[in-house]
Amino acid sequence: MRPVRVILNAKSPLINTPAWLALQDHFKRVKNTHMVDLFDEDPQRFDRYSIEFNDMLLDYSKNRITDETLKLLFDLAKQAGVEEWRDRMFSGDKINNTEGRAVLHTALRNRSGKPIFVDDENVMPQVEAELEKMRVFSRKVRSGQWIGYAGLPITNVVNIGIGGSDLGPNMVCRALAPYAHNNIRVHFVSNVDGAHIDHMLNYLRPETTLFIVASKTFTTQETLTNANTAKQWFLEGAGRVTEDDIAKHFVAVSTNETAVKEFGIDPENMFRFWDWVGGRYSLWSSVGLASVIYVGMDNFIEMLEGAHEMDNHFQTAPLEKNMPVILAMLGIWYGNFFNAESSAVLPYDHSLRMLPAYLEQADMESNGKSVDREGRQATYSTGKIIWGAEGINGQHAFYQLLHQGTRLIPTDFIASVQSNSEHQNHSDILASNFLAQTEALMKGRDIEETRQQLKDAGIELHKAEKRVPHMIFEGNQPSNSIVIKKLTPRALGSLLAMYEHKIFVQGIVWNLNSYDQWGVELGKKLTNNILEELESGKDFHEHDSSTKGLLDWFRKSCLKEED
Ligand code: G6Q
Repeated sequence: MRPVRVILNAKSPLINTPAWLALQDHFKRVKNTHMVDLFDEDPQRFDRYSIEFNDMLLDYSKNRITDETLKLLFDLAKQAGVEEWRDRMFSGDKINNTEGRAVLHTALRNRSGKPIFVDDENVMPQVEAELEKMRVFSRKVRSGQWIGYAGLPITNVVNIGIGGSDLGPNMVCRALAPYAHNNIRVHFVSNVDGAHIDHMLNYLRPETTLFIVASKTFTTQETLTNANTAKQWFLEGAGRVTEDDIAKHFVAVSTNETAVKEFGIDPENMFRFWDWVGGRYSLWSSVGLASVIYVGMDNFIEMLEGAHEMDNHFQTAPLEKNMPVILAMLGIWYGNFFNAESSAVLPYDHSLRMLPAYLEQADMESNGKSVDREGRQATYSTGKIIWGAEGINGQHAFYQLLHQGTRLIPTDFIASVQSNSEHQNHSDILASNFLAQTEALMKGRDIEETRQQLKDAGIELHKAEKRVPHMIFEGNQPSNSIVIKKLTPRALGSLLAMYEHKIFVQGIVWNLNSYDQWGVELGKKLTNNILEELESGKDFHEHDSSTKGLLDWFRKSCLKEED
């Protein structure tokens, strides 16, 4: 736990509750248990600690757990009221207490036909209407019926957005690329560094490009700056165009109609969503428009269906057989009792290469909080650092630290069995690596085995003994294996919903509001103060000497360049 400057008098009572204390006690007894022994003792361990959901398998047997551990973890979940809070979320209660909002990304994929109410209003007709609007629009673009100002169909779609209005649809487009339209390419511009949009625009022609300006608030500086640059590029490139022509090339996704109009986008070309959809949970809404155009509405609906099926599983499966709950409680076991600081997401599927970045935001922005729902200091660690990269590349880079470093880093390995590539030999190598890594992380290599291997390699005894300490692997590094038969839109939907619910469960156990993001808001505010000073060259605000020194250095360096 980092020391806090603002000490809140009130402390969250979590660590003194019966379920927490029981886990602490249990931890003291089992903390040195090696998984190799657990596997030796129980030949059925895989059967006992794995579950299937549709075409997905979760093997969590390579964790430092026993039946007793799981029982105590589920006791903690029950004590926290996970089931009650879950039902409140699904029924539209305003569980985002600091913003007074419902949390209803699940309504966006509610395929049950049942109503969901927010403030006594059934939101489902609006959700359905927006989906229909996306269907009609995407069909026109995909079929070439949507014609640009020069009479040509759209071949390139650029999503301009950031954070929740970028990462989700971007990741979905990469993941579902094998389902994509042959003649339409999708691009994502998020960074306000002009190099990002410049690079993109170099390859595009105004007459065949469609811009989607995606911003929940439509006030985000990065997005509006990029959108204005795109508009200027369009106007300069297109020559004499009318307002009608702009409407053919710019559409918006937002909750803020007034700001969309002010920007110059016709509300007819605006796709809506609602304040009960958090940015990082919005890929299921019209924020997914770029992905809809890319893979088609039918595939998007399949993804929603897959997510809905996971929602049903989460709502109905007992905690002990509930995938998101199991993953969440394992994370708490390592984060709060073993003091693991981070957790790695390692996809063995090239299509899922953006998943770690997406989950970084989903998880860390949701549970990176140090005050509980009641405004009391959280005296336990909360959201873990989530990081990762494509597994196979990581093996040749950072896995060294997983195998022989000093930290405990639980991992999620994610693999799909049926590859989208036709090269079966590649797929077999990929799968073997995934399997071998989880085994090695669990088993490690002890002294005897190491000595034997060196002997077998013909290394002389005195040399071998020097090497032995460096070649020992402690093992006992926990991992979950999530294996999907094939990464279809449906499977992707289930996978993402599973992680969303995992994050939810952890937030409930830590008694956090996982759905606000004051840290993001702070960044937006501070920037504006400094921008004013950078642009005017005048000082309006007080800063520490470092920030002031840096600001001055920037200004001086700018001047020199201009000279
Ligand atoms: C998400 C966050 C944040 C947000 C971006 C973009 O939950 O609040 O990542 O999505 O700051 O915000 P806008 O969509 O309002 O532009």
